[in-house]
Amino acid sequence: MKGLNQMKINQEELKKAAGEASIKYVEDGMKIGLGSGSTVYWLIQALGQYIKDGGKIEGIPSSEQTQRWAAEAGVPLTTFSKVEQLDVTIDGADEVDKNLQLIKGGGGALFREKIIAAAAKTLIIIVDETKKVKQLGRFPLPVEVLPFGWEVTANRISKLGGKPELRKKDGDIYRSDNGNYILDCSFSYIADPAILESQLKNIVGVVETGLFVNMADKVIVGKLDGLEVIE
Ligand code: ABF
Repeated sequence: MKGLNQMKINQEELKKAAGEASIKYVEDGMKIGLGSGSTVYWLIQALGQYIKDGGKIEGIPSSEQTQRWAAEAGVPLTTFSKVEQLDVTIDGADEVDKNLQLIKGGGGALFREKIIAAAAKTLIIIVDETKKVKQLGRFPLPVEVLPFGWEVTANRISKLGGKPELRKKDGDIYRSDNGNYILDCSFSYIADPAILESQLKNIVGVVETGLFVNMADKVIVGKLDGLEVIE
């Protein structure tokens, strides 16, 4: 048990290291897309310190949780009604492969995360080393779907080889911040993320997928032997 606890502590330390390291890419005046997840929590703490030290940035949060963390940390927030393009979005991920293709959405915020990622000049991903994989797919791919007819949508995804599971939370059906359902689809091995992404997006009822293909510009990896930057 001690070993598992130690592993958990190490993983959190690695997330913290990656999150704090990403502040290096933040400059005064920047509009920053804020992703979600526990690694992003450490970015937000670092941004709070950046503001305390006199820095000037504004952020757009990708989830209600991120918005709460940013408010607590004193990070000024803005919206897309005032900002057309973000300078950089910094976000976590569930899996990253050697081509910087990502699986995201374990936290359920994939749709808004993809919107803020697409709205930024640069997308920086911050992860601990457990997220690095040779091939995407071991982590069940989150797919956001409209609740209406979700069973039919799930059947169509099954035909692509995924085993969709309707995400539950505390015994109830999980709803994204957008009010949609999430299907966690076990593909186990995704040979071509770009092809699967387009196949999924062609299914009526699929709102967005957790495949972030050709979007990441840089990945900062917190590792036991130090930081690795992949680009
Ligand atoms: C978020 O970061 C999600 O897309 C992804 O599920 C999560 C990873 O969580 P954590 O940083 O807590 O490991 O962007």
